[in-house]
Amino acid sequence: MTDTSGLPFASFLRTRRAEIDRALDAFLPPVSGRLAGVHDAMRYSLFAGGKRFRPILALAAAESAAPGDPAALDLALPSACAIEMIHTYSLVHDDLPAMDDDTMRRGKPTLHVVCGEGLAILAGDGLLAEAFVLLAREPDCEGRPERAARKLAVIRRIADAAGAAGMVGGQAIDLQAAGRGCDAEGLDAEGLRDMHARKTGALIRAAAASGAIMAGAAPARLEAIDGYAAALGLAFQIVDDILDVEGTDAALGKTAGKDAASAKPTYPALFGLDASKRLARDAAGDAHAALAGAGLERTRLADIITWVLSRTS
Ligand code: GRG
Repeated sequence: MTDTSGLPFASFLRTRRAEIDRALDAFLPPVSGRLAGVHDAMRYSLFAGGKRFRPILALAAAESAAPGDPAALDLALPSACAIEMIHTYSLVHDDLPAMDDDTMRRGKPTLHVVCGEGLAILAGDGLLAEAFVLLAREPDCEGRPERAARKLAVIRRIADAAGAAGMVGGQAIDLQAAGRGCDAEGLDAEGLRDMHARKTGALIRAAAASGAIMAGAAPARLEAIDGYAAALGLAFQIVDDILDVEGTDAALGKTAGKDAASAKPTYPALFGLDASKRLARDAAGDAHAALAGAGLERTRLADIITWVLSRTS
């Protein structure tokens, strides 16, 4: 992978996105034969144009955990891509009529609009399962017990983050809070924070931790990167809630204003826009502090905090 150390942040992002897209293309099954329909549907959503925030974060964590080690990025690339597949599956399912019922995502019609709900459900399932196929397969750990132990730790973190204690659980709390679950209830500030920590934060944390673990981070450094990612994930979700109020369909690539229309629990709904912006800045400050505590304040991880706060899509 490219040495991006001298590049401005925008070029760093462009370079990493291109590398991640190439790797995803190689890791996914080709579109051919009897399975062409489902494989094509998986690729449609995966290559619809996401920011690649989570895999970029994973690779930056690997670089920061093992500066100057050229192997770190290659070791972290498969789990970074697996996390993007899981994230894309969650978007496909989140857009279904039974969930958020959205018709636009990543600037294109949602998958169920293009190919029907049945195939969209299957393509999401396919992306989730394919992510774990990739994690099991890459990087090759034959005869390398230390690398195998790192990979096992990463698989555990990613599975926890994607499962009922993480993203799926957060989505269930969200459904209930919007009055659509079997046990509807409103959320207070702590409930909102907990829901976001599971729904969005858990996979972001797993992304950063996976990169650091595959790069062989020492325990104290891994803990600092995990603390940074927890605060970064909160900032990311608060900004997401704010963008739903202030953003446009064109910039977001999805329908703006859906949270309020569906009476979703969000930071602007609970605190108002000004306080939400302050809370996002506070969370960013916590992320910077976690990096500074481990001497990582001059790494790409710090630039990523600025990216998260200033993003418009
Ligand atoms: C199991 C049926 C079933 C559904 C699961 C798990 C789940 C549905 C949904 C998870 C909730 C979810 C979609 C969380 C992500 C929230 C979020 C901030 C998405 C946007 O992420 P970006 O901005 O998007 O990184 P891009 O498109 O840039 O990758």
